[in-house]
Amino acid sequence: MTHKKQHYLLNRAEEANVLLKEHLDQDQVVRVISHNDSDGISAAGVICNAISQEGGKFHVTLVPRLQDKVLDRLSQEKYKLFFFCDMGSGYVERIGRLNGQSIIADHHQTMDSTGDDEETVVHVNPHLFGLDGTRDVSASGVTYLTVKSFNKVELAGLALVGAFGDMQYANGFTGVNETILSEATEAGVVQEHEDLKISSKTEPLYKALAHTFQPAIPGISGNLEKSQAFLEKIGISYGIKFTDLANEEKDFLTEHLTRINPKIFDTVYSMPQEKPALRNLEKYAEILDACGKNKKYSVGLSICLGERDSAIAEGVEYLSKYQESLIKGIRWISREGSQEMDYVQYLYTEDKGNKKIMGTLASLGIELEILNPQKPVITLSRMHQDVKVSGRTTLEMTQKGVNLGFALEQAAKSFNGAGGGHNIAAGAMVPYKELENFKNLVNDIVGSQVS
Ligand SMILES: [Mn+2]
Repeated sequence: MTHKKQHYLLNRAEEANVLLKEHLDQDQVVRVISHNDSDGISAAGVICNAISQEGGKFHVTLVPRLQDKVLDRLSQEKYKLFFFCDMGSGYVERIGRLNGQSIIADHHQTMDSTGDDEETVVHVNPHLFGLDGTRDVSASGVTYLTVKSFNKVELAGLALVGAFGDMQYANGFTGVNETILSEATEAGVVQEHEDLKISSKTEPLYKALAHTFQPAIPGISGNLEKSQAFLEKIGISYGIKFTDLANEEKDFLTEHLTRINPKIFDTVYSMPQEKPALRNLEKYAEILDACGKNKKYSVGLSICLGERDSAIAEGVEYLSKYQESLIKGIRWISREGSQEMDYVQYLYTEDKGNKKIMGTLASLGIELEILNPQKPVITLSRMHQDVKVSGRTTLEMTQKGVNLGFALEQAAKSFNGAGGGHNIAAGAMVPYKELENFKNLVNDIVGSQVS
């Protein structure tokens, strides 16, 4: 059944490929618009690499959202083919009115129409065929399907980088991602092996462990002193590099870390042909994510497009800066704790550095057992007149009835704000002057969800 659905999706992607090929044959410049996050940058990388390998030309722009003003600008442009990645499904009709023809390679559920009535649009989205675009395929994967007929299996690795970026990997890949992975491994483009998932093997161990956040190691991640103390306690010199350890020491360390978090020893996916810094798919996604968070989208794109050495060095630098800011943030929540109410807990900041990472800090605070996992964490970042809100909780709490998307939407609406999202992670924006009322209302709503 699922296989059949994937087949329908692939047929639609094939239609897109035919349209793309027509324009490439006529030497038309393809206008690519993609999202500026890790998945969007990977998707842009997939399509732009494919186009240039086919001898074609592209003009690419990365945007945070497909707002009206972006579409207004595009409607002035004279390109014959527009290619939207990681966005567009919510604007099928407007895209249908652009001057040229369009391909939409998206995986979001928001849709204004299926696009079946639009003569100038080929709409490729798993949801149109009853497939799950939240877990089973990201935009880079959907985009990859549209160029598959060009025999582009070497781009399958990048297609999975986007899936990592969108957090679609959970103890394995499923659905379309799984199909892409097996093609990639069969072709030798991607290799799987079991390994210790620490952030670096060539940095002093105490740093490598403190900088490991995926997965998080409670009592060690984000804390250089505790990382050092842990290594001293098990009798491994903290300044040594992992690669310089004797084999017994490697096993010994692995054993101790696995006791804290079994996920630390797990499957690792790599591209043997890639530059060392990008070989590990998950790390590649983290580098692109760090470029995105630093608003250096073009650096991320350059990395994907193979304009390598300087861009990679820059991307790696952004990643280590990001890790530093997480360490600072973790130090802050360890010191200050959260403000607990009966059913939720709050973290409030006006600090510029913290504001950028509040959602991640909320998740890490729970994972690292610094914050109480029994109460959803709601972060509040002051932005002039408004407060930006992010909420995170655990799977267990959602099973008890917590739905943060609903709680934040309802509470924000009550005070002239807006919000929404998923049961486990959500966001909102509310006026600062209503903050205390908003906090009380969220607490009440979550209280009613769990009782
Ligand atoms: Mn995406």
